[in-house]
Amino acid sequence: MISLIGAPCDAGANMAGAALGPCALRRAGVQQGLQKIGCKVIDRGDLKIPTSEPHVEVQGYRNFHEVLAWNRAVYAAVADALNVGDIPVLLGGDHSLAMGSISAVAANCQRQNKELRVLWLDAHADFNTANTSITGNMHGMPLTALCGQGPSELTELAGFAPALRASQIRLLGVRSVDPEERRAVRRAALPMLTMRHIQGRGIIQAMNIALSDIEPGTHLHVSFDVDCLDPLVLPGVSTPEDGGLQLDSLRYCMARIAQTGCVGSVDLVELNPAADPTGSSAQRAVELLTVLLNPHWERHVQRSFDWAEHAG
Ligand code: HAR
Ligand code: MN
Ligand code: MN
Ligand code: MN
Repeated sequence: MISLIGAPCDAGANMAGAALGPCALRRAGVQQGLQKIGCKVIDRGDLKIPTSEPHVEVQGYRNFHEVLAWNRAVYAAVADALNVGDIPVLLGGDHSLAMGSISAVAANCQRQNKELRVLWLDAHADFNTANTSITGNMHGMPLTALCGQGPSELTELAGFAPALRASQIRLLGVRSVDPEERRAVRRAALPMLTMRHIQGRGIIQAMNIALSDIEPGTHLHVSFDVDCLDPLVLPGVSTPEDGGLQLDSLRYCMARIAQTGCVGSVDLVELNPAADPTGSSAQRAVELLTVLLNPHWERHVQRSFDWAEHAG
């Protein structure tokens, strides 16, 4: 069973709008789209947080209290879904929410003695701390917190820290990294397939590398930041970066990931419906999610292979 969990939060973002994501994804038919391909889906509605002191910056972390409150709520909801054996699909909301979702996944994997891998599809590396960030926006910081850097309220959501080692992460589609963030990425040896890598090797090779050493039985968490797509394909984001993935390439990635049979949890984040009044961004995001979660993936992979081979 797939559990849809809405988290209308944009406290971690550079502008308002991502909080409209869950509503726009439902309007684009996320539940029906997944049901149409044969998934059982329960929509658990939107999370709420207790009203906290808004807009306070704590040691360089903007809106710290709201972001923390959202992540605690996300942690609890994702943990509940995993406990009953569901595949949680977090409908964001900005990408700071991945601290809560992946912390819950990490705690669950630890209890069940399962390997955990995180595929992070993103234009950005999201590997800032308050010290390296230019903006203080926490959607640029979730991976550092998950790797144990930052305030203990964030790093210890799982009950232990770090929730993740850098070697468990595969970033894909990156093309915007801040100068100090780049140093941190290198120091941590964070595995990253940038757009430059993908353009150089081709998408097939890039996915071979990204998925090369996944053992059967691994829990694969897919953190899908929709700004990994080119803004011409998906304009509805808060931080668009040129030179992103084309629709066919990402469809192929999603199908290859689905083919592992290991997808155990998903974040769909950073959709900003206010930046795309046509609604097509939400529809594209939903369509890609249905490729990722398609239980009949063989057909899709074959079709995508045909495409990739023709594209050379
Ligand atoms: N690196 C920039 C910053 O820290 C932009 C981060 C943007 N992050 C997201 N999620 N939109 O990937 O502000
Ligand atoms: Mn991101
Ligand atoms: Mn991003
Ligand atoms: Mn972004």
